[in-house]
Amino acid sequence: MDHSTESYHRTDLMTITRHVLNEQSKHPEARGDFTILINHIVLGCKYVCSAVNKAGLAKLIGLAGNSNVQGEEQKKLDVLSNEVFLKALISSGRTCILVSEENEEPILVEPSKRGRYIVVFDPLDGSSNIDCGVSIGTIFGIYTVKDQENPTLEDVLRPGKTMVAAGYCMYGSSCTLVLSTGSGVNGFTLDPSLGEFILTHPNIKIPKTGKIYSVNEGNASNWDEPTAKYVENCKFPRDGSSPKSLRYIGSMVADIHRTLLYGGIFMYPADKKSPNGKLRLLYEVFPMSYLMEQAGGQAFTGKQRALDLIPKKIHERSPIFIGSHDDVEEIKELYGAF
Ligand code: AHM
Ligand code: MG
Repeated sequence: MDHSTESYHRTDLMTITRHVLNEQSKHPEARGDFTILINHIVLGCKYVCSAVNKAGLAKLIGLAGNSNVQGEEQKKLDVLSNEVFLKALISSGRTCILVSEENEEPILVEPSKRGRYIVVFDPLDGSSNIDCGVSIGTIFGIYTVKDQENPTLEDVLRPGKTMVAAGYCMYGSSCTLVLSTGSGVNGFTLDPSLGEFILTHPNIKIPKTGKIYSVNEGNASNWDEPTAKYVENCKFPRDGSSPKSLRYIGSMVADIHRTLLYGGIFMYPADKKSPNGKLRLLYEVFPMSYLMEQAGGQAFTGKQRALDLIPKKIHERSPIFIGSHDDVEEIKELYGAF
């Protein structure tokens, strides 16, 4: 699609609902439940986008006075976003289990409001960037339950490859929602005047090789040898090629969004202090790995394909190396060699 202003004046706008309905029409058995679910997620994203934009004005910035299950400070926007998504997802009538970064236990939807989908999500990721107005985002992954009448913890402790959809919404200079329902990745930008997400980035494919690496280098003294070797090679390539550029925002959504569009690698490796890395498997690593593979990239934990991991706990963490095919291949070789 041509992103120019001229083409934007077309009248057959591909909204996210229309896109999901088109996808649905490929499955004659579909009853529209997924479209309804996505519409409720979209509502949550629009609400959070509006709250983020007004945060300074509304005096939402600041501590809410609570800690979340990881013992980290919760900010008001985190609390608000979590409430908004929980309410939207429950009222969709299409969910049965919800796992949020902000809730210690999985939430079992009451029987009268149950549907067949499980949603795992981080309502507002990148909270250290809230107060300075840097991009933050929402991350979500969707599974189907085995038995809608009897949802169990086993239904959420499943490998990421069994997700049926995943996405994120980035609250940045524009509000961008990136979604995969298992047949490629599409990006939608919120048109504030219409209140609709419009397809602006159809069929996103990550470049096979990238020129950017993205990591918190402050942790370098605690890295293992393969990670340290890889980053050394980004800066001082042994084959005489140009060094890679370093970009690190500290919001996974924004770092992954750039990686998807420009190529390169994003990593949050294991280190001596955090042997499992920092990022959470269910609602950070899995959805992003799903999107990355759908866009032609790879996601690796240092030991295996990220999407093959079977979680033991809902808030489990995992190291992650994710991005362009060739860049991840290089780090896989380094891990294989040690
Ligand atoms: P959060 O869920 O508390 O916001 O933490 C997750 C964020 C990611 O968005 C980001 O990739 C990472 O933490 C940055 O961590 P660090 O500050 O250690 O570099
Ligand atoms: Mg997070």
